[in-house]
Amino acid sequence: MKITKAAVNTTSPGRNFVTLKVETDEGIYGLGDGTLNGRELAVASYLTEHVIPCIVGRDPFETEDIWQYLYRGAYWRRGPVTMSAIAAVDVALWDIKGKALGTPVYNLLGGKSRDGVLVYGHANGKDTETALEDVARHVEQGFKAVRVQSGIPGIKTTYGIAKGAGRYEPAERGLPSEAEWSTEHYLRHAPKLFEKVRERFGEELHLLHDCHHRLTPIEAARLGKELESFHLFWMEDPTTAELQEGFKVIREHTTTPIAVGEVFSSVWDAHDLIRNQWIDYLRMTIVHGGGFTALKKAADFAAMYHVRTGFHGATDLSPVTMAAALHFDTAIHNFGIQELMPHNEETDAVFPHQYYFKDGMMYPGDGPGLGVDLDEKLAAKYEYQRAYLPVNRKLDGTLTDW
Ligand code: GCO
Ligand code: MG
Repeated sequence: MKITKAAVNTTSPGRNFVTLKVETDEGIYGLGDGTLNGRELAVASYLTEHVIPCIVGRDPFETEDIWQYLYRGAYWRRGPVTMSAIAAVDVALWDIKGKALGTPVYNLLGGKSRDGVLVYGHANGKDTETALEDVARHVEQGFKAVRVQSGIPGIKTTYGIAKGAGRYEPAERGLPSEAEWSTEHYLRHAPKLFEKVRERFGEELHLLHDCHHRLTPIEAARLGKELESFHLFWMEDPTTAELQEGFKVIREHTTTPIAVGEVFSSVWDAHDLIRNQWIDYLRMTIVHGGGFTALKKAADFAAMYHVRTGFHGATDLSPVTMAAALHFDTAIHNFGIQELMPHNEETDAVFPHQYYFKDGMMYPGDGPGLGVDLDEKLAAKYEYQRAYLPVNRKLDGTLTDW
């Protein structure tokens, strides 16, 4: 089999997505997601200008060699743009392999290791009471695991809270908006929020929380310690992770489990975190981490240190990545949990898919390949629109991590 053609599709059914379609001389095609929130066209151009010319004519079954060719062959390594582009190719090729062999991708990754994939949903609210109501809604929908975020008294805006009645969606069209932050206010509020959640929902529900890289290691250690009695499934992105040793400080003070990695693009970003057992869950997902070929190795390495996966699954990861993640989650041994932030109806229509949610679990479907398609005619109706994530400032105006 030979790759005859590959093309990038950009569409914006509510938010932007970059999809690579790889075609072959046998009429089989595969899809890969290359979406990088707020920097979409950089990946699209990397693919069109620099990657596609190198893969036409190649055998799509040679996923390992093509991955190495694109990674080592570029000389310049890592980074989210490069790794998302490589992932788009890699995932499309695994989709082709599955379709050519007539089997779901999970069978190529080891076969089923579990019946279903435990997912967590996002509950949020402008204050504690509204957040609690949203947790109740998730429980009614069957979720067994819920991430809880709420507005913080004393600051106008914060991460993870829906504006108005709609769902929370971080990217916005136009130039970046500005959000406000105060660690002091947050640290006073978060333990009280979880006390209320446990009081109302009991011990059984898995609870998660995202600090979104806003604390210093010692502040995160304080939060982890104060949350200990509420038995969180995890505390996510407690601090920025460029300094991997920062997590050692957190670990020395608290048994609250730690998840990190949604902004990582290589296992090398997590090398010290994993081998020193400073984290419990790795969030780097298929699209930003270089595809199945890279993630399989990263997950196997993590497994040796009792680190499990907890893949990023926000709406900026397209249904192609959701499908890919679900195949991966189904097959690997050290799966932990999968994030689920459902796409809007327009997006689901542009990307018809087999995966589904039932009783707090997700299932990838059993058709050949990834089980997700791209309706190109419909996609063409939604033109790309520049969008950005917000930036964040402390109350005195200092720019800080969003
Ligand atoms: C999460 C994430 C997202 C990110 C978004 C950025 O845990 O789901 O933190 O909400 O902010 O994916 O593009
Ligand atoms: Mg996060």
